[in-house]
Amino acid sequence: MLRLYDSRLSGNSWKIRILLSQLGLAYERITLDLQKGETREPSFLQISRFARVPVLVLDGRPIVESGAILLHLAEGTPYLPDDLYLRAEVMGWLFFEQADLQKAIAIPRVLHLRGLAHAKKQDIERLHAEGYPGLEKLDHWLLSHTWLVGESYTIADLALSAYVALAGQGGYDMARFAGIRDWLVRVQEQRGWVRLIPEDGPAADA
Ligand SMILES: N[C@@H](CCC(=O)N[C@@H](CS)C(=O)NCC(=O)O)C(=O)O
Repeated sequence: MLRLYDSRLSGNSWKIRILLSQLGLAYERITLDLQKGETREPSFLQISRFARVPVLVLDGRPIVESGAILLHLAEGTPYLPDDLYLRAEVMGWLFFEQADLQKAIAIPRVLHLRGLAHAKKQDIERLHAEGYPGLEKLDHWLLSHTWLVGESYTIADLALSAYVALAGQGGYDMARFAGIRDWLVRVQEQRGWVRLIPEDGPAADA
């Protein structure tokens, strides 16, 4: 039995829901309220040593970090190549996303969603200055490649696309990135892909 701890707007948790859907795996979903501090509850800290979602609990054992969960679930499926070089390439993109993009996109987005964009303007500008170079590198790659690794969609595309699709919500000007724009369409056309918030329209995901 699989159990996913997530939160409604978390892009990292969204990655896991997409892959679970694409693999056709049933799971129990427990959605925490981050604004109420539910990730810091003692009962959750037993499961999540870093006090963050997502956490996937597999036969009673928790896996933390979205990249680790994706790698575990994708093992033996078309979403993670067998070839060792291509696997290293997948991991390279996963690490790049965490180091160069994830916080630089997620924090401005949270500040915008919580109505703090004006008060935290300087923080947002600093994070944008960190995030744009990563987006430019990603776009540069995508202008000459259909997928991030090899010739097909992998968890690298899935993992990178989540926060990149949400960057506009954090005030990033995404109109300048044609390679990213076309790739996001290809990613979202993959079988089993799910919206961040199923009940909302496309604008909530983009
Ligand atoms: N590197 C982690 C980042 C996870 C993360 O930042 N999770 C956020 C939500 S997207 C969280 O749980 N924050 C704790 C909180 O706001 O209380 C991953 O990829 O899973």
